[in-house]
Amino acid sequence: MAREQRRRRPAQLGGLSPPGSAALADGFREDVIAGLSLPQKVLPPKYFYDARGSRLFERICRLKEYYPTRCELALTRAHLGAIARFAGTGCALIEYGSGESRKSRLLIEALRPAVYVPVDISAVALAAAAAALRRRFPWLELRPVHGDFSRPLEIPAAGRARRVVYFPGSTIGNLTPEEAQAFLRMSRSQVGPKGAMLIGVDLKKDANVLHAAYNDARGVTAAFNLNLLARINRELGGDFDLRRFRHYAFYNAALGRIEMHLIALARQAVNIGRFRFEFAAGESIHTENSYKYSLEEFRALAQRAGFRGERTWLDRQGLFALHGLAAR
Ligand code: SAH
Ligand code: AVI
Repeated sequence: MAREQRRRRPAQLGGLSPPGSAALADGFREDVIAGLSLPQKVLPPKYFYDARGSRLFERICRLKEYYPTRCELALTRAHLGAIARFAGTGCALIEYGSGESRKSRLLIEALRPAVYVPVDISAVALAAAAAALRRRFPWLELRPVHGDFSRPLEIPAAGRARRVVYFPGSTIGNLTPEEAQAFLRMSRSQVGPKGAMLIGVDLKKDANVLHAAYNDARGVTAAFNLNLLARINRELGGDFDLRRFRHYAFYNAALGRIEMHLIALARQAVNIGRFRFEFAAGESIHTENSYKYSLEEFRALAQRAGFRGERTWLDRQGLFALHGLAAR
């Protein structure tokens, strides 16, 4: 548990705050102190994505073990015509967790959207993607939003065009099923009765395939996980010794999710500003869940959130799904 070394007003958690860099930075400190104070220490995965974390994630996407990106790109290319007919050309395309907007380029080409609104918590990834998109699609009406999609966000007006929310990459898997349902509900109210959603969801599969995807031989996923501690050191004045923590990822079949942890290799204490956290040898910080859904499980979740599962596209190996959801 955290020991407070000086008197301090309790952190205000859960309050709504406007999007923007200052609000996001304040939330980081509060969430880290709160998460490391729990009996099972946790850190929210949205904080992986500083400049270095976004670069590491882009490297993960190009690893041979990390099949989701490869499969989703392949299935999007293979079914682009049908996906475009489902979403409708000239729509307002809103993408959550857009990152490098790699898959989005395919959609932008096929859909010629009236406006494209990429939303991301990583200012660096968002700015780089926006610059690349402006070069490639000079005709595109582009309105990037730097913000946290787990909080209410102001999305720029999209005129009368049909709204389509794009949420690829199985980023939905990083939310608990309850959070995922709430997120889908929020998206449903955003697109309105005539809108739709395109959402990439990783499927349940052989645990060995999953294990390899989160334990790559080059250690890029390990570096991505450990960068969270490095970020706490850089931005919050922490003194984590990265050599004394190890990346650990496994498939929890009972809960249908990959869990990522950072394991303390020895008993130690870590200071973050005026807070001190004790670690027993072997104790973990739970840093990420990545839920996997069968087609039926995901359709049921979408149904509960006010969507109808209309179309599903799979890659040739059947590892990854893109669901086309219509408002119901
Ligand atoms: N859509 C891309 C990237 C997926 S990685 C793809 O399919 O490859 C997840 C992305 O979501 C990252 O770019 C990360 O910065 C962003 N992200 C994670 N949590 C977020 C949050 N709470 N709000 C906004 N963006 C978030
Ligand atoms: C962004 N998200 C869907 C990735 C995933 O697979 O859960 C993040 C990631 N974590 C480790 N590798 C990739």
